[in-house]
Amino acid sequence: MTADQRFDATATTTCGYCGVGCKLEAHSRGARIVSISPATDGPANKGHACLKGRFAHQFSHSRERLTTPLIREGGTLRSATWEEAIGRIGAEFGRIRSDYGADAIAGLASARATNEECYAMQRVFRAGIGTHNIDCCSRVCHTPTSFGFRKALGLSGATGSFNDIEAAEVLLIIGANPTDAHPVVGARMKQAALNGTKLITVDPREIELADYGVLHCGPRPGTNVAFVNGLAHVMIRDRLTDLAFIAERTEGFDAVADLVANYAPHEVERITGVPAADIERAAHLYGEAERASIAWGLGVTEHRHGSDTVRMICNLALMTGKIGRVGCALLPLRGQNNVQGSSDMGALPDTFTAYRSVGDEATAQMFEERWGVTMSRERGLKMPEMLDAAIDGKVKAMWICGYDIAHSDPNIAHVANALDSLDFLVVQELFENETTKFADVVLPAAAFLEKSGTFTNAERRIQLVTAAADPPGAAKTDLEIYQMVSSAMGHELPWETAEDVMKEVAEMTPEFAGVTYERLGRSGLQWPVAPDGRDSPILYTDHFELPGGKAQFAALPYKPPGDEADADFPLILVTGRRLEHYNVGTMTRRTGNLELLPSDWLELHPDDAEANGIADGALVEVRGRQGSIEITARITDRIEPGHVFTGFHFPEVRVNLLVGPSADLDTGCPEYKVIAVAVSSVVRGGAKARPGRATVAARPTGSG
Ligand SMILES: Nc1nc2c(c(=O)[nH]1)N[C@H]1C(S)=C(S)[C@@H](COP(=O)(O)OP(=O)(O)OC[C@H]3O[C@@H](n4cnc5c(=O)[nH]c(N)nc54)[C@H](O)[C@@H]3O)O[C@H]1N2
Ligand SMILES: Nc1nc2c(c(=O)[nH]1)N[C@H]1C(S)=C(S)[C@@H](COP(=O)(O)OP(=O)(O)OC[C@H]3O[C@@H](n4cnc5c(=O)[nH]c(N)nc54)[C@H](O)[C@@H]3O)O[C@H]1N2
Ligand code: SF4
Ligand SMILES: [Mo]
Repeated sequence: MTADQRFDATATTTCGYCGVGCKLEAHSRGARIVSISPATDGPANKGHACLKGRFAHQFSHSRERLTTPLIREGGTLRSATWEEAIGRIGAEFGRIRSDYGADAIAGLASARATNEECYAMQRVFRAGIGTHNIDCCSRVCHTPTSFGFRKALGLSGATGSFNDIEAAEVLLIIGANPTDAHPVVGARMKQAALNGTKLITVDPREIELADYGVLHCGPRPGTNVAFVNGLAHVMIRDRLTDLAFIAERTEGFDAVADLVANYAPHEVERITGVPAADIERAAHLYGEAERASIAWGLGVTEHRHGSDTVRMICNLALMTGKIGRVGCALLPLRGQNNVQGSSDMGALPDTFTAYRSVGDEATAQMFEERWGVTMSRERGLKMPEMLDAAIDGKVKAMWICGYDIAHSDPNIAHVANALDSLDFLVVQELFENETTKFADVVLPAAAFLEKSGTFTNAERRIQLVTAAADPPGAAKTDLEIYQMVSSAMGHELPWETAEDVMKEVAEMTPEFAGVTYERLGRSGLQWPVAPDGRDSPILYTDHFELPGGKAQFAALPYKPPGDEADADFPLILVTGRRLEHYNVGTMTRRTGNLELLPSDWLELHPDDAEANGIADGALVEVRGRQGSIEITARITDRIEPGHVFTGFHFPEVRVNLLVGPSADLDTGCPEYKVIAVAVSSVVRGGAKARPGRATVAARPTGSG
């Protein structure tokens, strides 16, 4: 049988896993996906795809998919009809709104859902329920990037495109592990290196790309600001700066020059552990190149001073004039398929579409007229504030869509406490997960292969998503569900299709003015999109989107991370990603990828293993200030001594019990990357110990 005979239809769509946004051909027979192949003309993937996009689709017809609404009755969830479930939600939200006010209800939108769905959900909250209490998981991911970019340059998106990877002579990669987390971009970086691009990797682990680079720097977690200021010191000292660019297009350079005078390489070596000579070399490689780009990930953002690091990274590009032209991009590797888009669409407590403040009178009035409502000019609650308010009894109900906070948020004992405190919780999901355990109503949602709309990738590219299969059972798209709930709350959403939603977004948002599905076609468009359809692969070619058109330098000193190793907790745990699994793993653990990677492990340097008497493959207890977990240890010299690393894709490991309340000071993004722990072998009276047990400290040291 040839491949062609195994399917009877093909839909071109966009991958629903990571922010690379690979274009895929999804082949189906009847209502079911049988195989997926990469589209040869995908602008981000150019004919490639990774093992998630290409093979991890069996979850879509897993027998464990949610196929009917569920309602909790006598402690257990039972099947219900849509009428019953929506009726219950309308009644409970209505009661809570009239008893406590609309601000007693809070929502989390899914960065896995489409732009149209995220726009719809923020409209339901703002116009249907009457509160700005809406957030999304950008909060725990790249909000520091968004914050830093808006302050320094104006817009909340990568300044260039993935094509700048090949166009750059030098590529500096800080706190990102692209071959695991953005594999197709990782492959493009490898290929570029083989063709002569010089890679510099900066990561406490020797990531795979380090093998292809000219220089690897292994800073202590949480010391990025010092490292980047050290690079700036050398560039200014050795006159690698572009004085004309600084004078014409920027403000605030002198303060930076004064500040980084204190960051001589030997001083930075003391803070970061990176040899002074390597700091000199990295600065010269980047500074002397005609074209150089910087890519970063959560090793920059998920820190107490994540926003500061983003601003200092912007400084490097500004002082050398490496921005606004080919090969000179600032490329934050946004994580989920649509985390860029969920934020662009206003699924945030303080902004409408395109990051316009809810306090901006003209914008607010425009939306009020369109939606026929009046709205507060005060921002709503951010996700961590929602949880605190639930515990304080101020938030009574939540509606959580495609975001498993009881698994993926920090300090999950605190999350559980918050969810337990609610009067009413709605969870909209593909599967039962850690969060549905707390739900009063569970709504079954369609997955990306079963719906149409758009996603926006990490290079601001809006791309079409096209249904290739039917949702299972009575599951509905998130958009259909938002329409039903909104109408139960007395606010009709006036759309027939996802395309109608995008028309409203385009009419209400200058950056999306020229976006139409027809123009998106097979290649998508990178916002801002002018009314005539011209898009923007490169931003800031002649001005910055700030008053006066000038970029803003920031002079921010290094400050230590929120947690530090001490005698009781001598090692620093860093958490991050594995290639085979995706975030909370609800999808990838229901595919062949589970056989490739059936469980997680703790990476440990040989020196630390010896000091703690730990053998390779031993079951260990990892104890932190918040609680403890058990996991298998693997010894590797690819991690800096003093540090241990694990993923977070298996709920039974419960690694986020260990994550404390420390977060980025500007945005509340949790410090998932610096957790002081002690590691010891588990000896349990001869009996073979089982991994994956977790306990919570009797007295947690704080709340989120
Ligand atoms: N396979 C797979 N792909 C994914 C995901 C997944 O779960 N699985 N998730 C998606 C999501 S939501 C996201 S946001 C992206 C994340 O993509 P990445 O940001 O690349 O992922 P992480 O592995 O969390 O962290 C990146 C690196 O930061 C390093 N690091 C930690 N602390 C520091 C520090 O202080 N300084 C420096 N310089 N480096 C540090 C870690 O060692 C790690 O190698 O991946 C997306 N893609
Ligand atoms: N320890 C540690 N924890 C972390 C991180 C870390 O580095 N370390 N990283 C953080 C980061 S960057 C992120 S982004 C978060 C991610 O954490 P989450 O957002 O919780 O994880 P996901 O697996 O992306 O997806 C959440 C849920 O969405 C559901 N889903 C998928 N598609 C759809 C859809 O179309 N509609 C609906 N309604 N549901 C859908 C999935 O079944 C899944 O249960 O984790 C954070 N947690
Ligand atoms: S690189 Fe990302 S977008 Fe591309 S196929 Fe893999 S998971 Fe999907
Ligand atoms: Mo993320």
